[in-house]
Amino acid sequence: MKNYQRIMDVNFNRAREGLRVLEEIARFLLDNKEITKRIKEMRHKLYFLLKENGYIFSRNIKTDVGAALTLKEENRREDYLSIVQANAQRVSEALRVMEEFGKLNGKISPKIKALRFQLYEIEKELSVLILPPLPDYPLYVIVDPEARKKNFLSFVDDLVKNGAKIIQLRAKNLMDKDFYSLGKKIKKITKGKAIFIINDRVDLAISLDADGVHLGQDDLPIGEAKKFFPGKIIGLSCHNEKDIFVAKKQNVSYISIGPIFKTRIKRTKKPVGLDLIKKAKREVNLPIVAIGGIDEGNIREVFDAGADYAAVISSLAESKEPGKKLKRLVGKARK
Ligand code: TZP
Ligand code: MG
Repeated sequence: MKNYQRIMDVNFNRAREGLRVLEEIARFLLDNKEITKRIKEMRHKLYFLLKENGYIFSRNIKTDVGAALTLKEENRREDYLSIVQANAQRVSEALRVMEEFGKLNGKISPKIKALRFQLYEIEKELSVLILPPLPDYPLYVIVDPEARKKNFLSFVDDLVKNGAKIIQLRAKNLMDKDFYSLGKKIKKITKGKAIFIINDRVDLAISLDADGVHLGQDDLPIGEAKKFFPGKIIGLSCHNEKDIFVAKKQNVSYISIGPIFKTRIKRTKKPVGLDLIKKAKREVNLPIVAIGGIDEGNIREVFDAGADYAAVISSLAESKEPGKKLKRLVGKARK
């Protein structure tokens, strides 16, 4: 086998493996038939292209000096998005190499180039669709400076020190610059310990480089938010069956349902009750965050109805010992 033919062969394998990873993501994580089909077709096209041009050989691992070289960062991926990016890069590099060396034979190169451009499209689409999951921890803590006026930052710090893994910042009436500077402080507190979600505002979530954004029915549409904030957690508030039905088609990380019980924070909203959690559980295959009037006395009920997370504002904000209260709530949630 000529040396450049070995290069073609090795890079074909590289591209094929990377495409397979992307295909599994489209198929199993996104349930996206259309993208799955396109990736599969790319794999097949590439195979036949190389075969027709006499490039499919078996790789000789024993004489390949690069076989044992693995870079440190190849052993660790932060999230699904970085898996998409790393594998798309691998495929595009492999295609690029085949494109260059394929020029020695004339015919194959433009066809490989076309595949490389198809891959860029697929990477873009997957990056927008792929969403990281919420941590496996039952309490979704919402911190709101209006609900906790005293020592707000040490309140947040106490919660994180006591194990909170999800912190959402909700501040309906702060000016942008104040929201931003408060967000920066909370980001520091949560760094490496809890994920940090911004309520309502995609622009602030982007500038704070938060882990996610939580949107309501009247906020920026989910599709738009995903375009600007790819690879991040996106949650959507649902208040009725129709909202849930629509959310199902939007590929969000989770939906919140509420207010489940009566709450002072959303006085005007009529409680939707536990039944809506049960209905959502039957209807969608998305994590469900129950919200509204949840405290130690009723937290068990929302989990029994099928919720995966319970979101709380007042029950922690009004507590004298929020960290301890958090632990009690978690204990009840896990029973
Ligand atoms: N959305 C539905 S109910 C609610 C929001 C933001 C308020 C939840 O606050 P609390 O104090 O936990 O009832
Ligand atoms: Mg909102």
